[in-house]
Amino acid sequence: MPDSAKLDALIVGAGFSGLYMLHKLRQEGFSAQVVEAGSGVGGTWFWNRYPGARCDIPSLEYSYSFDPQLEQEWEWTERYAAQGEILSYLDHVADRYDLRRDIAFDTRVTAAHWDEATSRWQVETDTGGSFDVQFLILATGALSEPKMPDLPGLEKFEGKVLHTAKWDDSVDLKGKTVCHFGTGSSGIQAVAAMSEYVGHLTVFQRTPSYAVPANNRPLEDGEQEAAKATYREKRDVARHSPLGFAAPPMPGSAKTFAPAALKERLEQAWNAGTTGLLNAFEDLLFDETSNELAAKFARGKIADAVRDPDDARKLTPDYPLGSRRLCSEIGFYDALNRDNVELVDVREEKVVDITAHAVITDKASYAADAIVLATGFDACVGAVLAIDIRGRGGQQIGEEWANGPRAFLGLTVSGFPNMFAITGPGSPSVLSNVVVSIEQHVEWVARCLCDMRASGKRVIEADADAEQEWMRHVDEVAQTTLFPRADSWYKGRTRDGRDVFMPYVGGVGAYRAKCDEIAAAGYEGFALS
Ligand code: FAD
Ligand code: N01
Repeated sequence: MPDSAKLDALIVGAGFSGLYMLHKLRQEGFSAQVVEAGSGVGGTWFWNRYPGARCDIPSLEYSYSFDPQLEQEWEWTERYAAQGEILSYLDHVADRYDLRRDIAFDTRVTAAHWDEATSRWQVETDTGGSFDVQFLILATGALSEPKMPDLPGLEKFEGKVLHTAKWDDSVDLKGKTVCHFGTGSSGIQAVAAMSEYVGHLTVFQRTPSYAVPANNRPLEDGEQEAAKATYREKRDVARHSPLGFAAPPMPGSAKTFAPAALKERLEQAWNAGTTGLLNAFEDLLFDETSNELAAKFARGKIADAVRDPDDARKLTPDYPLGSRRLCSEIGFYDALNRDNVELVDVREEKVVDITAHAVITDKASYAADAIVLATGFDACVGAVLAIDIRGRGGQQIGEEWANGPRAFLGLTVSGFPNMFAITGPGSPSVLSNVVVSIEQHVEWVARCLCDMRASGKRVIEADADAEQEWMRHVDEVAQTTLFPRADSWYKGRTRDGRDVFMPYVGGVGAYRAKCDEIAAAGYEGFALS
């Protein structure tokens, strides 16, 4: 694959977003290519090979819907597929639509500069390649730039340091003494899996998570066929739903339920996994009292699951349920009951140093052959900011976003013409079944490029006023929910220390309608020339 070319579009990233974007643009007759830093397709599912990694939205829903034949033919083996199976699926997609011939692997986009004279993007890669393209499409992932923790002395450690999002399959942790940091979705999965074969595991937790049992299981005979019989209808419901799930939120508020009925509803939701619990009541993410009833129930489940009362206390969150990403667990609380696992709350026991072979706190020393970091991502913006992107007048995207990321519809940034972000800040993507959002973003961008071609337009750019109004709306909607109540990666921080809530919480369906309305009105809020 050449790493230099003159094209209609360059797509950065070969995950769910980039693969579909390439397929879609090819179908519409545009010349397009993908540049991918990894050596294979899959994005999230290529990089996150840590033990226990799997999705927490049922695979029959967490998958592409754009080709009815693909969704009918692909067979999932489990309710929630493990990383390897999702990667096989994306490998299959790449082969099925012959995508690899237009993907440059092991190549990182380092810079993209808008050329005013030609109205095109000049893109550079770390392999010395360069692309001259009309459109730049960032399919770089909202959760793809790993975040390293600020741990004093980490550079002195002589064992292996593994981040869950850059996992090295060749490292064998069997029987080893491991210190693990982070108890979000990744950490919860990794701790449960590692606890079964490491010698000793010390889990350093900062903020506890609410974790719902995944109740994962093989798909039973006939179950998949039955689900596929109404696939089209279910996909359509998901596209117009609040969170991108086929099942809508259950009606009613927890506040109006009598205790026995409340318990029954919550047990039912709890057993349906994270999507079930988030859907337990229609006001769960909006009403403090309703949320607290569900949160209290979830806290009770933690107390029941964890034998040591002090560990149970440390593991109990105090923020509204769902205001940080709800986690899915398979054996996490069981792991903490094991003799080879101990829990350290770093808010009560501060990490003061890391030496060649140990993590030192202000209370004790914990030996380590390896350190595992499940410390998350520079979410929503990290992968974009890692590229030297310069728009009109040479303005740098990092400077433009220093006061908070801004993107009209989460898709385009004023001052950066002909640039699109898939799952950008201000889109609902990370607060939904992300594949549903990705398909919407990709289809909207493809439609926009087709409409421009049909009307003879060469440049599209978001109006600064429309963008500002969109970000104001994103914030306004977030403030009507309980999301801002927790400290989470949903929030970005401005240079002057202000929080900016990044995802659009107004719902996948409402967002889709807004995007379609704007396109139908001749791209209202954009300048076209
Ligand atoms: P990614 O899959 O992140 O792909 C982006 C690609 O861009 C990467 O391969 C990266 O290498 C490449 N890239 C970035 N910058 C550059 C550059 N400068 N040059 C070249 N290449 C570059 N979502 C759900 O809805 N349900 C789930 O159950 C779920 N589970 C998840 C589990 C894990 C462990 C993680 C981390 C995320 C999960 N997500 C889940 C979110 C998940 O990220 C999305 O669902 C989806 O996979 C994102 O696809 P994407 O193509 O947009 O981005
Ligand atoms: O990252 P996170 P993640 N000492 O940011 C802690 C998706 N996903 O990779 O919050 C101790 O959630 C940090 O603490 P705090 C999903 O969208 C899905 O787990 O900063 N701890 C936090 O607890 C998810 O939300 C699945 O106080 C330290 C943790 O590290 C997103 O990806 C699986 C620390 C990071 O949690 C990100 O999840 C995996 C320190 N010094 C991922 N520094 C599914 O199952 C940080 N932390 C679908």
